[in-house]
Amino acid sequence: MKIPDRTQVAIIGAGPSGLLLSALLAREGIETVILEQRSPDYVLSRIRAGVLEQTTVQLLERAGVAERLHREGLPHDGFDLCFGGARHRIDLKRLTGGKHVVVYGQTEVTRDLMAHRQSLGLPTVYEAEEVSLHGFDGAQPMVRYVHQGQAHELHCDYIAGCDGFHGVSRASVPPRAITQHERVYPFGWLGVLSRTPPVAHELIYSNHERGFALCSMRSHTLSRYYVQCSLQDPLENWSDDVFWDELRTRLDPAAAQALITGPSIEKSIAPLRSFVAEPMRFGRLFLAGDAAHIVPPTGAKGLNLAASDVHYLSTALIEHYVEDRGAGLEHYSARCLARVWKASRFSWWFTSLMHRFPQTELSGGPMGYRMQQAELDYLVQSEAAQTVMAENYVGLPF
Ligand code: RFL
Ligand code: PHB
Repeated sequence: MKIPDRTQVAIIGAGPSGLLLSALLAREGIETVILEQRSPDYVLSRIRAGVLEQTTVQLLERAGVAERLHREGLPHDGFDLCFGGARHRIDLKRLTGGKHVVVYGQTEVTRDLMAHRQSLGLPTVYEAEEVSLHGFDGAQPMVRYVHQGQAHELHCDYIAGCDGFHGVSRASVPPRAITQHERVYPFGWLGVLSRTPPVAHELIYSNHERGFALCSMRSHTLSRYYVQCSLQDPLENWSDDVFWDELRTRLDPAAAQALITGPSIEKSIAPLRSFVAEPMRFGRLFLAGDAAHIVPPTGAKGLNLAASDVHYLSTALIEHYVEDRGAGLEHYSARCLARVWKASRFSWWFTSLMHRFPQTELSGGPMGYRMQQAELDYLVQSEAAQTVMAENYVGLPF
């Protein structure tokens, strides 16, 4: 396909943010070109999020890519909190007046969006190298990149920086124009994907003396499990057997007994971080998704926050191009950040409640652990506390 040298919106990154933005803009006839540094196979090989809020599902519907999601996604009306050797259900549906979440992997969302873009014949440059952003503080931004050894220039009206935490977009902003808030947690998550039936119908979040554990899934035959781990511990130390034993130990007796184990298909360690960059707009450059913020995965908010940014950005660009109104672009950063900070707070709170922290931290050591048990005990007895949790878990409104 011939790649144009001019477009309306140049999108950096073909993760869920970039692909969803392009799909929503395409419906209104707004032109985009996506530049992605990796290959399609590499993008699809990353195992990440698994829980979609209802508003994210609605956005995928609006983009015209929710058919398989409705067929294969698993609606979940609740999840279990496990502590002190017992499980307690948080009834999301009852507590939120009928809302639920849908378990459907980020990989599948990305696959659907990629297929959709391909079916529309829209231009995506995979394996774009040396991507650099120019002139976004003026009226004529431009993106340079190298593809198959050849240098290219892409002229555009706007640049959408959807290139994740390590991308080039945020890094292109002069340091004096941006404020970055960061908290790095003193542990990671070891994740395992296995072709085994999930241990339960719903997710189990477990607080255990030895650390956090999470039982999740991708389908009735594919399980996704995590245990809190040390970042100093190399992946080689985690044989499948060691992982399964550790997970079993951190569950209640019934779940431990029901757990079906098998060979891991994927195994990786992810660090946990809270990060917010402010503002999210710099002239004609707009940051969206992980390019602007990272949350620890405990609340399953990362992908959903990326979707809400894309909602605000697509709405603002459509207003600008189709209705000739610019207010949405002016308010983009403030609207996103109001929601981002609330989701960051929830993810930080849920992470603090469920993980074992070292003695040196305020929430660490034996006293921190006892405080967590007291809060969990309160939570499962208080309808009000559960409602707060459920409201945040299913996702705050846009
Ligand atoms: P992505 O998915 O990182 O996509 C960014 C894309 O930009 C490309 N890119 C570049 N392209 C061109 N030029 C450059 N210089 C570029 N630099 C990077 C990258 O190759 C990539 O394709 O960001 P996006 O689209 O904003 O989507 C955000 C979500 O991916 C993210 O929030 C979640 O996956 C976060 N997250 C999780 N969220 C959850 O809700 N639940 C989870 O269980 C969960 N697990 C995770 C996660 C994130 C992880 N990362 C980032 C380490 C597990 C991991 C390991
Ligand atoms: C996942 O299935 O990968 C998953 C689910 C819920 C979370 C985090 C990750 O909170």
